[in-house]
Amino acid sequence: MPAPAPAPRTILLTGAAGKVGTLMRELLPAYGYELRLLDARPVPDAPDAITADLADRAALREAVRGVDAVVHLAGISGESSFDRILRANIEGTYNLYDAAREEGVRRIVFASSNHAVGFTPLPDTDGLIPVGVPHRPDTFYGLSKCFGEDLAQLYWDRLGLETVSVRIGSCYPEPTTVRMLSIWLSPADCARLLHAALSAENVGHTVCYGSSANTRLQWDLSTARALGYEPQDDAEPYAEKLIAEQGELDPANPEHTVLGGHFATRPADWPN
Ligand code: NAI
Ligand code: 15L
Repeated sequence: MPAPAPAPRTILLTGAAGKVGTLMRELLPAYGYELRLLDARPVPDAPDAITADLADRAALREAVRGVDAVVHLAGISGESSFDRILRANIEGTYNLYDAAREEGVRRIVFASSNHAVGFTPLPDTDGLIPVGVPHRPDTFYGLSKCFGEDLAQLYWDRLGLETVSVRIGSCYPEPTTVRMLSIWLSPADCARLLHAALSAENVGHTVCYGSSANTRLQWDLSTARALGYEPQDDAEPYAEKLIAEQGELDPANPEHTVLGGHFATRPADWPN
């Protein structure tokens, strides 16, 4: 059982009907949070959830009113057309930040992605990718996460609105590919990391990678650990089965040489 936060705090969880949102709805209340839910589509079994699009600025302003922090998961979670990404992820994230500014919200935890730096080469055997590598988005989707991180930096530097941008690896109940053996974030560790991001003091704008303590880790988790995150899970127990089915990563395959994997080499909807 996780140690509860000092006092229940009200958190707006956007994207509550999505995959990660559904998992976090179950896990975050154990840390003492009261969740206010928002999504463009109805959230199952949550009659009080706010059904609103990130384009609806009035609804966003009402949704953030009185909350202590926002966990911002809503948006398109893979590659799409630039127009769709622009509306949901770029303008939508701006609308959320500006509603938070107007209502005096102090902190946002932003679901960034490994695809903000997806063209970063994977390191040699024992190296780790630092958080400070330059943005190298692998898709319009990854580009929108670069925008979100930069927007967060702007709102911290100019306005003092704090953000933890978590470059999530793959948050699923279990890893399903060999690539995920290094970047898997178990749902329980995701809740631990979000709790750390919500409760650490003086985060300014902190960027961290988001994964479990995987044996095959290829990025530096120290920024996340500095927030108080102590991952408990490791994808390694799934390795034997996944490698038997899919084989080891092949350094001759371009998809296996960069952090973003197939997003970098064959993104859906990418113009040729
Ligand atoms: P998902 O696609 O399952 O859920 C996203 C939710 O956002 C959906 O319920 C959708 O209805 C909602 N949404 C989309 N556009 C919206 C809009 N304009 N207004 C309001 N709501 C809108 O995605 P998932 O997997 O739950 O990911 C959550 C967040 O975490 C996303 O921002 C994604 O980019 C990020 N992320 C997820 C990873 C993962 O492994 N699941 C990895 C890296 C980042
Ligand atoms: C992401 O950013 C996606 O939202 C998620 O669905 C996964 O595909 C993940 O990256 C990944 O790289 O595995």
